[in-house]
Amino acid sequence: MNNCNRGAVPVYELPPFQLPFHHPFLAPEEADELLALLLERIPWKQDRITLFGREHLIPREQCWIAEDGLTYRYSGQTLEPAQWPDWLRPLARQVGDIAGEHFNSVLANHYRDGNDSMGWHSDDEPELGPAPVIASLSLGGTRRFRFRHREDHGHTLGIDLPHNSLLVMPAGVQSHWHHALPKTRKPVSPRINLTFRRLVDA
Ligand SMILES: [Mn+2]
Repeated sequence: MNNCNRGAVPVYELPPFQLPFHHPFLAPEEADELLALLLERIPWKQDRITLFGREHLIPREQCWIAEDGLTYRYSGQTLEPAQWPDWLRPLARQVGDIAGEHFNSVLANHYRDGNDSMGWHSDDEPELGPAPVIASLSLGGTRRFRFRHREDHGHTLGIDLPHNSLLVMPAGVQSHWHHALPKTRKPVSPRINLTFRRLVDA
């Protein structure tokens, strides 16, 4: 990680992009409270996806939160949105101010233990527009997030995402890089990841 200017937000270099990394992002009590609220109040579901014509349970729980009518399609699933909880709206605004984007939706993922994971993909659904800014807030157990260049698979970057951290993926990252959250054998606490997005084509 580079932190060239004193007082500046550290960034991860993911050529030709720089990914701002805010840690800690929230006040400690606020982050702990948010984690507890999310675990308790989000209608988590282990959905099914279709890969090569076969149905699988996803290896995590998820919830798509957006304004009415904003459905989201990926890997053969269509996610109907859950309502924005009032207590989550100020957070979306706060994250949006930092990332310089007006977020109108969030994909929440719950990685219950080291067996839960996310495979290689990029957030490049047409609904997100050609160059989405995506902000990823991590709460709970630290997991290693990996990037892999879309053409040069030898070019990778691993980032440990601890509790109460915000990683911003600026415009363009999704079309150059894939990302994944691999399984781990290390004992790890449950982790919740909120990825704030803007659906443009709604
Ligand atoms: Mn993603």
